[in-house]
Amino acid sequence: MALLLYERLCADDRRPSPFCWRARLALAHKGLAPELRAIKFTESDEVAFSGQSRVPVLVDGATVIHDSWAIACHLEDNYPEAPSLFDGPGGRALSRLVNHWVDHSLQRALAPVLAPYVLALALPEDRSYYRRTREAKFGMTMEQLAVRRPALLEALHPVLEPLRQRLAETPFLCGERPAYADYLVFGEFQLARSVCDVDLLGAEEEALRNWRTCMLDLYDGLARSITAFETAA
Ligand SMILES: N[C@@H](CCC(=O)N[C@@H](CS)C(=O)NCC(=O)O)C(=O)O
Repeated sequence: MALLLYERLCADDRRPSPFCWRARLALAHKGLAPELRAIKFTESDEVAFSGQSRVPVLVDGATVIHDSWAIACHLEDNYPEAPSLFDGPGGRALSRLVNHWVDHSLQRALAPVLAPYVLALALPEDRSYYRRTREAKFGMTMEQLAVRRPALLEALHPVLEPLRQRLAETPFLCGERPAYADYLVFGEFQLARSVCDVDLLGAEEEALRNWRTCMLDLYDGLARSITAFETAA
């Protein structure tokens, strides 16, 4: 069955959306290779058939799914013979908890750091939309966010502690092998390396660095293969 994934497009063919990386890695985990269609911020009409305006959107035959979590659940439920993303109902519930932690804690710390970089790499026709929507969200201008970057990076440090603790125990967040919770977290690091040369991890962050390298190597270097800054390789 043909699979088509809509994702976000930025300058130099960059694909920075962390939500879309969740879906791309979940598809790869299931051994599925979708056709990709990348759209600009100002091309949300292209996914209007899904009943909303955001990406990722997955078209799986006659089924249209939007929202990265719904896509992961669709893949888990419809491709049960392929490796599991959650490892059972308990794992699905805990993955959902990680999803909420990423959306509400990790992204909250990271998004204001990265927004000015995303703006710089947004396609010219998307820039005023991106600036307007993000400045409204953060309650300050991109220039004010850039000035605050050192303090924002400082504030990110304690947010990463659960990842440090977990990666001191096992090579992946999900244990000996990666699964959906790894993809949820990694999407944020993939966004960072897609848009800027600031390495979010200090030299002392060995466990997190090793994990990030392993994530970049997965599925024949799928995440490594896109246009990105190599600082975080
Ligand atoms: N809860 C959704 C969030 C999706 C989302 O926010 N996607 C971004 C990717 S760039 C988007 O499409 N934003 C549209 C916009 O800001 O106009 C998910 O997990 O898929």
